[in-house]
This record gives sequence, C-alpha cells and structure tokens, in this order.
Amino acid sequence: MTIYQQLISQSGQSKKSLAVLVDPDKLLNGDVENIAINAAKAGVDYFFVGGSLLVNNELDQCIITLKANSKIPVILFPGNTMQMSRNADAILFLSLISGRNAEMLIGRHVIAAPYLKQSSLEVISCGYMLVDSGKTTAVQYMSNTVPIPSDKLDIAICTAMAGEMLGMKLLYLEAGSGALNSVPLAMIEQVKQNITIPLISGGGLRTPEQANAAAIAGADIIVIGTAFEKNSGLISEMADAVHKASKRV
Ligand code: 1GP
Repeated sequence: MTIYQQLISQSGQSKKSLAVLVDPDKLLNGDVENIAINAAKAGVDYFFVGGSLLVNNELDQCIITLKANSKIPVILFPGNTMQMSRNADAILFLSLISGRNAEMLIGRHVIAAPYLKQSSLEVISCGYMLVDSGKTTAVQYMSNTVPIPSDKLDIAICTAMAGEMLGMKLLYLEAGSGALNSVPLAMIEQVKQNITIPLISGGGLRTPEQANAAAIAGADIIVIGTAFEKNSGLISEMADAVHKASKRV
C-alpha cells in the first residue's frame, strides 16, 4: 500500500494521525534520535522533514537517523528544491495555492520534476494554504506570498475547493512553524466540509488540547514540530490527544 492509499483509507475511517515535523537545522543528531525513539513508542504516524530555510546540510543524516530508530514513514516537506533526498519515502509536492507567486505555484516544481521522476520517492501533490497567524512567519517571508486572513473563511474554502478541482491529492492548512495563533477551528471545520480529500493542519499547536480540537474540527493529519524541539517527552501525550479524536466505528 502506498502512503497516499494509507492516508485515504485512514481519512475514510475518520482515523486521525500525528505527523512530527523535524527541522534538521533546529536539532542535534542526538535530539533527532530521541524524537525518533519517543515517536515510535507513542505510535506517531508520520515524520515530515524540512524547513523554510536549511543552512546546515543535515537533511540526509537526519532522515537516516529517523529511519535507524523507527519504522515511521518519512515524508519530505520541502521549503525549497534543495530539500530533496532519496532516503525519504515520499515527498509532499507543495503548490502554495493561497499565494500568487508563480514560482511557488509551479516554477520550482518544474526544476524538481526530473529528479523526482528518477527517484523512487512517492510524490504526493498537496495544495498548501498559508493562513495569517498574527505575525510574519518564515514561510510567509521566504515564499513572498500573502497569507489568507484568518477571518476570511470563504476565501479559505474556495481556495481549498479549487485545489481539489485542480487535482491536488491533499490540502494543508498552515499557520506556519512557531505561529502565534494556529489555524482557527472554524476554518478547519468549514474547509473539511467542502472537500473530499484528506486535510492536514499545523502551525502553532502547543498543547494536547489544541491538537485534539484541530483534529475534531476536521484535520486528518495534525503536524507539530516546535513543541517537541524542547521536549520530545510531549510526543506521547500529543499522539494520544490526536488519536483519541478519531471516530470510533
Ligand atoms: C509547520 O505546521 C508545521 O509547517 C508545524 O508547526 O512548528 O508550530 O508545530 P509548529
């Protein structure tokens, strides 16, 4: 089964997943090892690996360490075309559909396509929607795009609908790593009600209660990174909070 087939099957059964975001620049190799061990114990579903700007060339080592210490699938979550690695299992092929920067909508993808074609990475197209979070985030600055205002639910809904109609396999509602405010629950709820593909959400989720609420609102995958950078012991509580939002059938 491919990772995407697994995602579709879980979303169809209203099973919620936790993805731990690992930014190789923010962690030492020992920290990555701890995260992998704690995540495996906690039953974490996915690792997302990447960052808005990586300067330390630690991406491959980070993935190797995650894989050496767990069987959790590693999905690239690239901030740019430098962040590709054959050691990962899959890549979120992100098109920044909330913005109007052609490079982020299709330009970088043209550059990445031949590499991806030759690799064995599973390529999963993903409509990436940046939502205003109260301050300028790294992704907003680096992508040179304007986020969707957090109170404009109609814009978020129509953007998500257009993304699905264009053939995106996933949608990602993103407040940005370390966001002041996470994506409003009403926005997650409304977007989910208007699409049929799985929904990812993350950015600024710091407590198990917040993660649980975002999953109940409709996110199929909750992504958390910053909260684990200082305390990887929090992973098991967060995983429980997300998993318990699954509907019992
Ligand atoms: C960023 O949504 C993720 O793309 C995770 O954000 O680091 O704030 O948890 P945090």
